[in-house]
Amino acid sequence: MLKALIFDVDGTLANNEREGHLPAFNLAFKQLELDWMWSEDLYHELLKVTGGRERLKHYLNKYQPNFVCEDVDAWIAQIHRQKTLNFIDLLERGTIPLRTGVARLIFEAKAAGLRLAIATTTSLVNVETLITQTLGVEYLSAFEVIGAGDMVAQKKPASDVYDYVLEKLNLAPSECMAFEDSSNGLVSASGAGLKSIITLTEYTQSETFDGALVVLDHLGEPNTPFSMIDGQPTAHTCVSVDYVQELYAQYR
Ligand code: XBP
Ligand code: MG
Repeated sequence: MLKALIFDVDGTLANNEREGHLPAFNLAFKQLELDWMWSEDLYHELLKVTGGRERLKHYLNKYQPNFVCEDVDAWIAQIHRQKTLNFIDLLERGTIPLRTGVARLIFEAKAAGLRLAIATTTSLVNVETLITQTLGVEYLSAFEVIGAGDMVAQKKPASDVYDYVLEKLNLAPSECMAFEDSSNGLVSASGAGLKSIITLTEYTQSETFDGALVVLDHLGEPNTPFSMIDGQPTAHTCVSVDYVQELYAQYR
C-alpha cells in the first residue's frame, strides 16, 4: 500500500535554481570581492555537481585553476555561508513560488492520510524557509522527515538521503513514491529502491530519465493541465492522489 510521498526540493517543489541559487551565488562572489560571475549556461553545466559547496569546488578546479588560498575548503565554506544568506533573503522576499500543482498535491495527500517527507541535497534552513514562506510555518510539521544534504555522507546521485528518509519513516521503498526533477535525483531515488514521478525544469529537460514512472512538465492544476513527455497515456490532467495511486498500482 502507498503510505508516503517523498519530495525533492530544488527544481521539484520550486523552480529556484535560476531565480534563487544562481543569483545568490553571484551576489556572494560580489560581496566577497571575487571577480567571478556565473552565466545561466555555465550554471546549467555546474548543476551536474550537486550541493553548493561541491559545485564551488568543481568550479574552482575546472575554471579557476590558478586560484590559490591557504585553506580552500574554509574559503568555499565562507562563500557558501554568504550564498545561503542571500538565498534565504530571496525566499523571504517572497520571490520564489512553489511550482504548479505542488501545494494542491500536498494538501490533497495530507487530507488522504498519506505521510509526507523531503529528500534534498540543499541545506535544512533553505527547505524550512521555503516551506514557511510558501505553505506557511504550520506546514513544517506536515513533513514528518526532512532529509537534507549535510545529514548524510554522500549527496545525490548517491541514494544516502533517500535511505535516510526511508529509515526515519520506518517504511520500505515499495510503500513510497518519490518526486524529482533531475537525473541525479532519479538515480538517487532509484538507488534507494523508490519509484519516481518526474517534473522537468529548463535545466533538466535534456536529461534522461530511464526507469521513471512518468515524465511531465509540471504537476498540473485542473485549469492548467500537465503535458506528458514520457509515460503511459492517461485521462488525468493533473497529478492528483488518485493518479499517484494508479501509477503506484501499475508498477508496484
Ligand atoms: C539541488 C542542488 C542544490 C542546490 C544548492 O538539490 O544541487 O545543491 O543547487 O543548494 P535538490 P546548497 O534538487 O536535491 O533539492 O547550496 O544549499 O547546497
Ligand atoms: Mg532537484
